[in-house]
Amino acid sequence: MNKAFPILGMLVLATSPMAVSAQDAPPGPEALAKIAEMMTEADLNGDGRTTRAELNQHRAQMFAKLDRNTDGVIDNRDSPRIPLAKRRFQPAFERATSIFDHNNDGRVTLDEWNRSDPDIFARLDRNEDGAVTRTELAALSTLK
Ligand SMILES: [Ca+2]
Ligand SMILES: [Ca+2]
Ligand SMILES: [Ca+2]
Repeated sequence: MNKAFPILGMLVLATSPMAVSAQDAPPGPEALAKIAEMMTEADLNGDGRTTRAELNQHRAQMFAKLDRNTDGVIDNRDSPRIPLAKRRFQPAFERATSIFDHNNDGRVTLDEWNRSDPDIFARLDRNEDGAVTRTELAALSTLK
């Protein structure tokens, strides 16, 4: 029915440096950039610090927004049919899969979604004060 799915899946694989690695490998540079984007968005009160609570809240909102058919999985079936809505949906969808789709199957399950974040947060919060600052995000490209 929807022919975009295999194409998108290939695209995600082709652009993901981790495509050939084992499950749960550390994110590549592209995914890291998207993580930084997400962390900045998650700073809900705009004070330049993203707390775990803010990230959790933002993450729950994002999943709810992307899982449009509410089946607990973000995948191509959630893509809107209206072109304008689809254009808005697609970047967020691609970002979600590049960060959270650990097994590179083009779908993000709630399990995948919830699994990765504590690790991401802990790695970003370098001084372990419970918040990720812009300075800490700027150091992201050197994350190992
Ligand atoms: Ca869904
Ligand atoms: Ca997946
Ligand atoms: Ca910190």
